[in-house]
Amino acid sequence: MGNFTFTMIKPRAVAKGYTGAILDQIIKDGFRIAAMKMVLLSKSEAEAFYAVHKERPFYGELVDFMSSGPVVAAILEKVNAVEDYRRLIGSTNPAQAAEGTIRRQFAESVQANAVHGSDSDENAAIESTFFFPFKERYSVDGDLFMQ
Ligand code: FUP
Repeated sequence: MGNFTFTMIKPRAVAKGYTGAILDQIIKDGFRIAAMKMVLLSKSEAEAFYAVHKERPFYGELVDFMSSGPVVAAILEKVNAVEDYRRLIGSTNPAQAAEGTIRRQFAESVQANAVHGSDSDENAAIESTFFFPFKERYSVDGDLFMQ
């Protein structure tokens, strides 16, 4: 059980002005922001981030979408962060996401589903490193600096 996870607020949610409301919900749920930036991914950066989905039929569209506008990337710190954050964001498909979850409130579709959340401690470390050098991480717990 790790103490941090990685998230992105996706381009449609940023463009619609939901960044503040989503961050507010994240913080009220007990997560601490250990790193954060707004960044426009190039197509090749989006391809690299989603490389695990390369063989999936939606890969090309997903890469185009994720590089269509800026995302807000962040490392979130909390005990049991990966599991707790997956619960807070809800199902991949917003139509199936539970009431009160971030995707239920702010997502448009399976593709434009408002936020990304790491699915394991290992991926949280890989995804955090994709965006943040260690000097951009500010943890109350030394773990973030040891990955
Ligand atoms: P999640 O871990 O909840 O983000 O969901 P997945 O790992 O199943 O999907 C990864 C990304 O692919 C999600 F951001 C949504 C996107 N996706 C599509 O665009 N179309 C699909 O049919 C399935 C997933």
